[in-house]
Amino acid sequence: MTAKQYELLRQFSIKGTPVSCERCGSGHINETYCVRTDAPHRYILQKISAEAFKDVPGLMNNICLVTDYLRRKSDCPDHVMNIVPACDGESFRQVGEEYWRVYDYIEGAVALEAPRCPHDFYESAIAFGDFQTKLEGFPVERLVETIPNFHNTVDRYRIFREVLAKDPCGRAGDVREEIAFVLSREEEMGTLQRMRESGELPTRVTHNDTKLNNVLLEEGTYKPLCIIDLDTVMPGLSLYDFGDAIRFGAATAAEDERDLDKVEMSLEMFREFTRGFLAACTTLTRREVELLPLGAKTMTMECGIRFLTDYLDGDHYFAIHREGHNLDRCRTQFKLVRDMEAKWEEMQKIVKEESGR
Ligand code: ADP
Ligand code: GN1
Ligand code: MG
Repeated sequence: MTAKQYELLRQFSIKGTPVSCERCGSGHINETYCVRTDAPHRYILQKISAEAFKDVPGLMNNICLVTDYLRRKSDCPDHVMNIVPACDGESFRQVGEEYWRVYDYIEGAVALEAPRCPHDFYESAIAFGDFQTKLEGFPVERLVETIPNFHNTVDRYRIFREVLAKDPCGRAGDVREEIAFVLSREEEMGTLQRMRESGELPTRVTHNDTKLNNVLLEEGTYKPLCIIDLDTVMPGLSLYDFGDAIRFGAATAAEDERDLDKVEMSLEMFREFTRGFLAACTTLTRREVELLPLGAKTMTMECGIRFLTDYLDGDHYFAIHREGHNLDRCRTQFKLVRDMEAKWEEMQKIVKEESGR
């Protein structure tokens, strides 16, 4: 543990004296550390990404409101993320330009990078569906948009074009195929945003980042324990949560797999998640249910566009661990979109069968 980490930790109301602080997790946005004290007790220390989040006080206020609400609704309050306040009572510390926070560590849990079996994915669907159902009565107007236009796919196209026009790293010439892929689907990919604006789809409180590794499962039983990574909990569409989970967890290979022959959208996984989500997210309208496949396709395409935009822009937003990492990631997303297009009728059929409509 560095002296800086030690000093930082001493500014939070933690039990005991910190004895170790090690990097953990595989998120692309925040810097996450597991802290051990001599109490003994464990904590999560996180540096909140200033690149991604421009209003950290607003974001932390969102998380406090939502976790308080969920704790009141939960049979097991220990399984709701708990912020450990700083010694001055605030929910975070600002140190220069950096923002830091501490959570209680959830013991006896695992975050999976891929489902071990379809049932794991079903359980994660129950967890995310239940999360949304529990937040149904939450006063949405009290939440700030922690990233404005986060899943506004129309706006994601606008930003993509802007970066493409500047081409600040001179990379556009090498990715003509990917650029054409994005531009050829623009009209369809704006559908959900237009339906949200027209009120045809209801705005709800959603998680907006429903990767499988953002739900902690209980070690041994693999039952859901806790939904984590609450930075993007804000007004959104149910279809964002459904779609983003499919994009990640129904893929047959890692998000950054280079061998695209390995990358497919598994219909079996799609069915499992659909079944779980429909069982737990009891508030979905008929229209939302019909549009689940479009939710999956839109979120996958949007994520691919975000990776490609970041690649063109010089990799500022997503943490990368090798050259071309964001390009590799965007290619898997586009392969998934292609595969969904090939399996479109089967996806529709699965939704019909599982919803009994
Ligand atoms: P990012 O926004 O970078 O994805 P996350 O908040 O998802 O950051 O945290 C990254 C990883 O840290 C998670 O996938 C999980 O493995 C671990 N983690 C985060 N919070 C906790 C917690 N309270 N208890 C145990 N592990 C946690
Ligand atoms: C980021 O924070 P993490 O790694 O769970 C990103 C998501 C992307 C995802 C792609 C705040 O999620 O939107 O879908 O990477 N989170 C943010 O893996 O941008
Ligand atoms: Mg995460």
